Amino acid sequence: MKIIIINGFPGSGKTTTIKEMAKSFADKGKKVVIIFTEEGRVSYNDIKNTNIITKEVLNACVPCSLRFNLESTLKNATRESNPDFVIIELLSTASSSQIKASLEPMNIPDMSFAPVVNIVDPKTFITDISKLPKFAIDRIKEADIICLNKTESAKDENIRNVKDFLRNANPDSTILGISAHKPDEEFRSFTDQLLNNDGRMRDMKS
Ligand SMILES: Nc1nc2c(ncn2[C@@H]2O[C@H](COP(=O)(O)OP(=O)(O)OP(=O)(O)O)[C@@H](O)[C@H]2O)c(=O)[nH]1
Ligand SMILES: [Mg+2]
Repeated sequence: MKIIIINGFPGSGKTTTIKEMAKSFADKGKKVVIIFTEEGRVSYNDIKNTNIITKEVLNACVPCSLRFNLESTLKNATRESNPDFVIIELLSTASSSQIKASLEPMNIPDMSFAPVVNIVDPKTFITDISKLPKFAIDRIKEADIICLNKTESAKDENIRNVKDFLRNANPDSTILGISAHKPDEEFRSFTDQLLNNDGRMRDMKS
């Protein structure tokens, strides 16, 4: 069972990306559990695929109850449906490294972690470090893959500027450009990297 943690600012496209990702895994016959911590703009309740199950974690804005409730949700989901993948949509304020550290010792058989993903909307991302909240920088620094989403409708110059900023903030990350609305080769390469890699991917810079 592989755990995929997805972080990112509100509205960056986490849910839309996760739905596409889950569909592509489910089409390959894999069982997927999606755990989300807050119902956002796009909802999960229109998913009809029997290989995909969704679970909400309550009280997710309090760090210790998020960790506790996430652990029990994960334990129950594993027991009930023995999934191949668990995808977790986190609030942007929640630290993926802390979540990872609290899930790691759970002793769930065959549990592994995919690279941690942060989704960025290049059209709204602020590239002025003095105006970004500290937690946003922390989230960027703890990501293994940073995905610029909505690239089908962003300007090339805008994408370049945001990429440069992110590369500077986290030189070890893999930075990709995707569109969750129009998933193409880039999107497939993104999901393949999640399928085929564990942890950090320092040797696969884009
Ligand atoms: N143009 C464009 N819009 C997108 C894309 N992906 C998502 N969106 C839109 O961006 C908005 C937010 O998408 P969500 O998937 O809800 O983003 P989120 O990060 O889960 O948002 P919250 O859960 O509310 O924090 C929605 O209106 C989506 O339709 C994309 O690839 N291109
Ligand atoms: Mg969402």
